[in-house]
Amino acid sequence: MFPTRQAARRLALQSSRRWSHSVAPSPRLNPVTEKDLAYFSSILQPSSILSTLSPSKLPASELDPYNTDWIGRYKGTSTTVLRPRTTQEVSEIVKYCNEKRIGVVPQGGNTGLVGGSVPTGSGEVVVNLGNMSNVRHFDAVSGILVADAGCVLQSLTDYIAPQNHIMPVDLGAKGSCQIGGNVATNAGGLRLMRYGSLHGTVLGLEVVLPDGTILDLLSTLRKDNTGYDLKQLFIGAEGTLGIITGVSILTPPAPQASNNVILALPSFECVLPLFKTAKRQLSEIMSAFEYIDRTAYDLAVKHGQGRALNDEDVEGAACFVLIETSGGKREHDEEKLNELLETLMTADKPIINTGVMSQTPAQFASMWALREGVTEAVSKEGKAYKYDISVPLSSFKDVVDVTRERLREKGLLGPKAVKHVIGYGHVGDGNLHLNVVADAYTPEIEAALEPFVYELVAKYKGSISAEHGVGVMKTHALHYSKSNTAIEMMKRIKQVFDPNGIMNPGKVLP
Ligand code: FAD
Ligand code: 2HG
Ligand code: ZN
Repeated sequence: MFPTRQAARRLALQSSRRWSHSVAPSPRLNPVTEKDLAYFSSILQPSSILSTLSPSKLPASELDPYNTDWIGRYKGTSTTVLRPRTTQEVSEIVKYCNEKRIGVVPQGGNTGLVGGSVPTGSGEVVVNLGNMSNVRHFDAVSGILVADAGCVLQSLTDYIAPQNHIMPVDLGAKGSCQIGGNVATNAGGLRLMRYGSLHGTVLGLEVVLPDGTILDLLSTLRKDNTGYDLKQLFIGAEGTLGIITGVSILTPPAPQASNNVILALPSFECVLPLFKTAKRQLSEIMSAFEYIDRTAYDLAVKHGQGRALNDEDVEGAACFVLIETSGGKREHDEEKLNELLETLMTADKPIINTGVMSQTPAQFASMWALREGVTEAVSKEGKAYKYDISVPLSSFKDVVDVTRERLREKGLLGPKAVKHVIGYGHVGDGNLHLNVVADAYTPEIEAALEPFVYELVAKYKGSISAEHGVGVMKTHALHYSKSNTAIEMMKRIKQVFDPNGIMNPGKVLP
């Protein structure tokens, strides 16, 4: 069911309003004033405060990195960013904001892709967790790590590596995103297929509630069936229920051996048989199965992500699959991978054209960079409309093709409008990243894409957000994936925690 022309026009109007991002502050909330700033100065170190108000009077450009989201689509105009150093400081800030009805935007590494980490009105205060970056405890026997929410994911990876453990979550933004942000978005990423979601690996949280109360749920127990598991509410709440200040997480032992291979496929139709065969032959050692269509691969290469495969390996390839294995013995895993390649190449109807296996750690990293770097490449190529959806594996290519066709019909395909429509993602998790790469964000393109893409997802009974969250981008579309009853329950939960609506206003809930 696609929108009628009238509905589309209505949508275009709505879209242009959202696109301009001049959302007025909620009438129930107050903007930060110089008096408020004086209070913040009384509880925080001067270096923890950035403000365009007196007496700081910083130029607005200094606050741009905090006001603008990673893809440059959403831009707020907050005057004040606070960078507390302790949970107590976070508590005092939030308590005060609740009393004064000032909106609070929790912010981690600001790598979110749905506009959840930046202000939408002009009045909120941004509370950035970057100064809270201490590891509190690591137990190398149990693998349980307790860390401040502001720890950057890569730094946690580096911290536990010498003790032979890895983080259960990994993503292209690891050099900037924070563990608190990962938990707040319930980030999926490249290891979900093997280690499951953060709903399973996070053991405990410390959270500052919207009235300033510190809720200590920082358990390090693997088993604890004492009533409602409250921490789950904050995982994926995108900062709408409180500010996560500490995380306890179960980290897996580092695999003894990791290998990866990039396979070039003659057509998309080969992806599913490949997945089936790889699962059967590699079984417990397969740790990732990632898909990149040809245009996504070409963009990654064009913008210097990883090292390009040889021309003869790429020739005739419609798409690529990256398979990673993580096991106990290198020779054993290599043997299994080689057997898989043999099966694939010698099948009556070959499933792959070629396969390139990494031989050194540098090649291993470079092959991953080709996949992880697609997001970066896309952002260098243009402005991206990002749809992060769960749909049946068999429909991955259709979704991309149908969307491209839609844009063509609307006359929006071309160098001065939409340059590319690409698909890539986590086949192992049924999660496709549909990226529409345009010359600029325009109301016309947005109106052509929405609700078109959401209707398409609904047709497949999929999810409009598999792993990036709802943020500000998809609040209006939540009903495509949640029933009215579910949305009503979510609103009631929000009301219980945040009756004044100060916490990340305008995000997640319609
Ligand atoms: P931010 O962007 O700062 O915030 C994200 C949301 O969480 C906001 O709503 C914010 O208010 C809230 N928040 C942040 N910190 C806290 C806190 N301490 N307490 C409460 N709320 C908080 N996502 C995936 O799922 N899988 C991927 O593979 C993946 N790859 C990515 C690759 C790139 C190159 C980029 C740029 C992004 C990618 N993402 C991916 C998006 C992903 O959501 C984030 O990168 C990450 O999880 C967000 O962490 P952050 O610290 O940057 O949070
Ligand atoms: C990935 O899997 C990330 O690379 C980002 O989730 C996807 O940029 C995107 O659309
Ligand atoms: Zn992803």
